[in-house]
Amino acid sequence: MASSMLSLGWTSLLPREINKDKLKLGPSGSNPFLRTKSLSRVTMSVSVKPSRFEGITMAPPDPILGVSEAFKADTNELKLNLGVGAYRTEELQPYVLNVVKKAENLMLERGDNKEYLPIEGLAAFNKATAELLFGAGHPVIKEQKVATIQGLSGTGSLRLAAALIERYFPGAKVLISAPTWGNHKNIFNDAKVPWSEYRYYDPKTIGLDFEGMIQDIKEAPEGSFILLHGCAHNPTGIDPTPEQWVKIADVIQEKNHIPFFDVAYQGFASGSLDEDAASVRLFAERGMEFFVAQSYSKNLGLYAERIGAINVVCSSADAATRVKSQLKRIARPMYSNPPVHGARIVANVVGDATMFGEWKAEMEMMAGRIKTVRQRLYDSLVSKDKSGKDWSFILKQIGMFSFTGLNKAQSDNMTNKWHVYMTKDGRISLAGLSMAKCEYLADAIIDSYHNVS
Ligand code: PLA
Repeated sequence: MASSMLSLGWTSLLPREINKDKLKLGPSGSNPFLRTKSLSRVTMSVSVKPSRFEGITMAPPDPILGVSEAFKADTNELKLNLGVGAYRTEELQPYVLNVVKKAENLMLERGDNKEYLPIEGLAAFNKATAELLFGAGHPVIKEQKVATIQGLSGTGSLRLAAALIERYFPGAKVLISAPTWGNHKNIFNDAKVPWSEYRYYDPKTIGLDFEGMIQDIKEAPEGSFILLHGCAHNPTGIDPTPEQWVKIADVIQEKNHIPFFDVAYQGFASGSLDEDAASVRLFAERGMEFFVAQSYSKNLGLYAERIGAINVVCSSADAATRVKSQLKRIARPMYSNPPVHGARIVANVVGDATMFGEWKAEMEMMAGRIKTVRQRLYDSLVSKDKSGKDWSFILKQIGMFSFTGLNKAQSDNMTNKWHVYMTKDGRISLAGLSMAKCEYLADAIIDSYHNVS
């Protein structure tokens, strides 16, 4: 086999036909970008002109997903990936929920087809996702006031809403928390929607700057969009209290702003779908109009299926119908229609009482494991660090992340010296941590905190 390929020589790799085709590219039958050299057996083409992509510079690695690439390249066996928020088992392996496997088996048995979905996505999914968010039987659903369309997970759903804002609220600003999930800024930049920040995190207390937040929302131009994390704020892990949510709703209502919830962690923060939707439901009860982007990446572990939704709560069914028609119009030239697999999984799991129960149990298990490693990390820090530093902020944070307060140089030390991969804002994903690695991580944090400034 090898010798017969060799005997063909270069001609098998660079057949004359290809060269002829290339030469035909030029206006007079010869390609100005190619110079031909005649060798004894074959004609070779040599590219001499610089690329037309010369003006395209190298993009920086993504601050979150780029961390996973760097992690893969590290050969040290102690390495730990706490960058991206992706759930791992105690053995630090990715986890496919049993209920997801069950739903997929059912789908296979039924022989579901691969036809295009409608632009708005799978009807059973859209119904299920709105009901999970607001609660089945909620007046906004019964009165058909919610425009829901399936999106490409949380990110794609946020992007659709951003496009709607750009088209129908020209000049309106979106206020985002400082800090926020890094991709929010990219999404609004690419959609050409202006944004500014409201105060959120107070480094002095490693808690919420509630006064600052309220003041900035108050001072924003009337009718601004206020981006809120429904639960488990990313990256800080600091959520407003129920009383604070009421005040936030008050000031948003007073100023005629439009709330825009990003719900990427429903059920994954507290372990309860209802508890994690309390902030959204508070706004729905007040009869406000608002946006909610949803994601099933974390709570159902469907990261790669790209399944989520954008919901626009309107004050009438008629407005919801019109909004939905425009969301579809935005989606059609972007990606035409969404993928079916993840939508079917969600619809099947939610639509079957047994599977729904199994999902809730697995979600509780995942949220529980994160809480347990959070506690273990805190215990390790307290027992190892003799400086008297108060680490209790770690226990006050919620969700899959801990915002450690480490600065960029300290975070670099975590990676370069300790092989702990994390984002440069000091965020670590506790979902990627095992009980067995807590002590090692505590050593790394203590060294970086005390020995690097
Ligand atoms: N919104 C927030 C607040 C998020 O944290 C994330 C994911 C998304 C939306 C989008 O997720 P999706 O498109 O997969 O539904 N944030 C991750 C991953 C978990 C990422 O950056 O893409 C993170 O590590 O921050």
